[in-house]
This record gives sequence, C-alpha cells and structure tokens, in this order.
Amino acid sequence: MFELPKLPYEYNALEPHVDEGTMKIHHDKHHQAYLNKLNTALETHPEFFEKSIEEILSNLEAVPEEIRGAVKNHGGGYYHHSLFWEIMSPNSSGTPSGDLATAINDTFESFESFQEQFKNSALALFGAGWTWLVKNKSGDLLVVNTSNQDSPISKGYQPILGIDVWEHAYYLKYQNRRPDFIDAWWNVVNWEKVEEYFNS
Ligand code: MN3
Repeated sequence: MFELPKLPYEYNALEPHVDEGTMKIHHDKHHQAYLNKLNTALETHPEFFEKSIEEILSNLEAVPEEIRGAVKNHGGGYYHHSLFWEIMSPNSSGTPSGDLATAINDTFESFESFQEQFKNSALALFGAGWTWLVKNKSGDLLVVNTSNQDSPISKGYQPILGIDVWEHAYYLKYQNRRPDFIDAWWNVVNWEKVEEYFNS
C-alpha cells in the first residue's frame, strides 16, 4: 500500500504565504483522499504495489482498463502532492543556484522571465490543474500545464517544480486571487530540492 508522507515542516511553517488552515486541509484531507482512492483501486490488482508511483504513472497503458482512470486521477494526485510538499520550504533561498540557475537562464533568458512565463501559464490554466517546470527526455527545461491530476510523467516529462492551482490550494486565503497566490508562493520554493530533481 502507498502511504501518506509527513509534511517536512509544521502546518504553519509557510505562513504568511501559504496559510496553516489550507495546509491542514490540503495535506490531511485532499492528499489523504487521493491516497485512499489510489490504494482502493490498486487492491484489485495488488501487483502494482510492487512498483513506484512514478513507474505506474509513466506507463498507464500497463494499468488494467477498469482501474486506469482511478489510478490516473488519484495516483496523479498522490504523487503530485508528495512532490509539492517537498519543493516548498520555510527557508527558501528565493532564487535557484548552481546548474539549475544556469539552465533556467539559458532557457528563459533570466530567472525573472522564467517566473513571468510560469505565472502566465498558471493564469492561463482554465479550471483545475498544475503548472510545471519539467525536463524532457533531452534534458531541456519546459513550462507545461496539466489539467486535473494528469501527470507530466505520463507524457514523458520529469517534473522538477510544480504549483497546484486547484482552488483548494489557495481559496481560504486568496479566494479568487490566483495571481496573488502565485506571487506569494515564490517565497516558499525550496530551490535546493528543485535542483536535486533537476540533477537526478
Ligand atoms: Mn491539491
């Protein structure tokens, strides 16, 4: 069975940018619900518990059709939130460094223009979904959106940074102000962890 990862910091650690109430509901209720529904779906085909969630999502065709939709949605939700908690931190450096900073500058011209492209992509996303910085198979960086809990992994991309723009991620504090949430969220990005994903 898959398990709920503990938050690597306290619920209130990302205040004031991400509020305690949102973190509690998001982790304890939403993430838990994705996990429970993923496990329930896979109980009918327990051989999938031998695989990592990344392996499962990268080859959804191998998942039996009767549970494929549930695994795509709830497995995606389980994986994306596990990543999301890790790429945030109360001790953000504010900007990337090392090889990641070089790659971002080479690809987007500057960190600021990367942030602008990422934000514009997140604002253009209609309805629920995620905006990602991903690496493609050639190692190039791209900004992509995915709807609902569709995973970049299922499209052959390695996610290295992602923002949840489902309303449950920000509505308590920001209501309909998605732009304000995105602006604040940059203050809690764990660039060391993002660089680890970039280098892996
Ligand atoms: Mn969410």
